[in-house]
Amino acid sequence: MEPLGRIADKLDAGERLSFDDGVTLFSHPDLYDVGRLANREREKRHGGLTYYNFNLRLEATNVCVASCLFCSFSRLKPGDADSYTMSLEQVFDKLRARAAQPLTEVHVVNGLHPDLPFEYYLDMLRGLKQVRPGIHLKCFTAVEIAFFADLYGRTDEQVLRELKAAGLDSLPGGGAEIFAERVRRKICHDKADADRYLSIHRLAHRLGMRTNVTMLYGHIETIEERVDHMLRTRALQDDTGGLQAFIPLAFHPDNNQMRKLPAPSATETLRVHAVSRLMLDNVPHVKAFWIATGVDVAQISLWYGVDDLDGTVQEEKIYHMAGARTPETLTTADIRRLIRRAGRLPVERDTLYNVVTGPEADAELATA
Ligand code: V47
Repeated sequence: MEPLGRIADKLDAGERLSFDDGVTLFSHPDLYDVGRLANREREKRHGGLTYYNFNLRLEATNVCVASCLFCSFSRLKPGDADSYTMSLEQVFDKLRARAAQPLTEVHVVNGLHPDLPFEYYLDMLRGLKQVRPGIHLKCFTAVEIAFFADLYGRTDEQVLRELKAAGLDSLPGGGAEIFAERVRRKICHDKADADRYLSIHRLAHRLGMRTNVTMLYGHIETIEERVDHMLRTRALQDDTGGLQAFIPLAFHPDNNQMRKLPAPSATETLRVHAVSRLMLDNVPHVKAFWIATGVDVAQISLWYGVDDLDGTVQEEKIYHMAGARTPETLTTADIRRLIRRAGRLPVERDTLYNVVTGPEADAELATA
């Protein structure tokens, strides 16, 4: 039987896909067939529903001691040209300035700053909650958590507990890159390794927090390393059930040390999202981060396994410094329109996927 037919039969029988199936899906010449299978799995879980949220991205400092070759955002030392570190008041002002917006989430990602005290981060969480008491704080990647533990002489668990007590609600998925040791040694050798990243997510789940996992693709990784990354994520989810979304992130080559590499193509992006949906049978959502994929490809991806588009974002720097030509924000009306025009049903969610505004709202708006 044709290999994709065998995979379709397995999916129909509710059987798990194997490592070899993952490689087959990446190698199969017909992208459309792979997409159709992924779409079936997407529709089994979510029908046409497509999620997004009303969020704000904050990057409080770009000072970073790590030397990830793909990064265009970090600056090594305080005082380097273009380096910045916001005061806490500046961080709070970013949120205060959005007082009129019905935001539900603030997503904070920072460089690994060698000189700030731990109180900076604790006070940041407390202060953000004071400015907006109901807001969900999705802050600090597992790589930042590991860095805090090493810098401030605490265990990973102590760091998570203290941050949680100060207001941390969940962890974003950044810092995962590609789990394979061969790749990490080359592109991000001096930050938390895959085992530590996964163990911090495991700990966060045990403490009652939800997290996401990302995968940076389109640089030096092999197909096998992508599948391995997905299977390690799936194994974590089998153990804890604490993951909400898997987010493939398209490599952007401008202004970093891997700038000679081409950016991944639209077809590669569609395939990676589709294979993610098929392999990660236990992760509820596959997210296309529209800032990274581009708005048009994000729209098409809604037929290739994707059911989530992140959100309004606003103030994104990491991708824009690496050459992204997407807008820095989309309004919720923009996002709903682009989902509708793709033939899908928009749902504004909060970070934990509770419905804020369902698909019926558009009809109400239209007749209001
Ligand atoms: O870990 C950095 C990536 C990540 C580049 O959890 C790059 O909801 C491409 O993790 N080209 C941070 N990627 C962003 C992130 C994220 C995004 C959206 C949603 C969520 C979530 C998390 O950005 C880093 C790294 O993998 N990155 N530089 C670059 N040049």
